[in-house]
Amino acid sequence: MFVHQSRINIKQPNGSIVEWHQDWGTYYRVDGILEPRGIMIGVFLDDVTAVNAPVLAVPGSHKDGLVSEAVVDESVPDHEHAAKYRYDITPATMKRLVDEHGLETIEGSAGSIFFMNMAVVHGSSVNISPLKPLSENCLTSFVHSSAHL
Ligand SMILES: O=C(O)CCC(=O)C(=O)O
Repeated sequence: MFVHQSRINIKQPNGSIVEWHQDWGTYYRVDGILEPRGIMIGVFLDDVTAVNAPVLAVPGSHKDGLVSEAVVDESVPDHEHAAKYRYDITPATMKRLVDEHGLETIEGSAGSIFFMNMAVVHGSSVNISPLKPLSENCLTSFVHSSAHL
C-alpha cells in the first residue's frame, strides 16, 4: 500500500465550489493509475455538518467506472501539460447517477475519519456559514489522502 497524494482542504467562507468529480478521473488520466484500487481517507479537523459545506457524494457511483469527461480548460495558458484539462461530469450524467444512487452528505465531528473509494463521484459547495472554529477566517474540512491498495 502507498499514499499517492495528501492535502489539507480549507473551506474558507465564500471560497469556491468543488465541482463534481472522481479523484480517479485525474489519477487515471494524469498519473496512469488504470484501476481504481484505492481509497480516499479523510480526517475531519472540525465538526462537519450540513451547514458548513460538507462533501456531497453519490453512494455506489464507483461501480459505474469512469464517468467524468476531459474538458480543455481555456483559462490555463500552457496547453501542453496535463493541467490544461478539467475532468467534468455533465449535468445529464449527474442526474442519472443521483436518480440511480441518491446523494448524501458526509458529516462527522472533529477527529472523525471517513473512507471513500477513489471512483466515487463527489463535490462540495461554498461555505457561506459564519462558523470559523480553527482561525479567524477559515474553516478546515479535512485532511485528505489517497492510498492505493
Ligand atoms: O473539501 C471538499 O469540500 C471537497 C474536496 C474534494 O472533493 C477533493 O479533495 O477531492
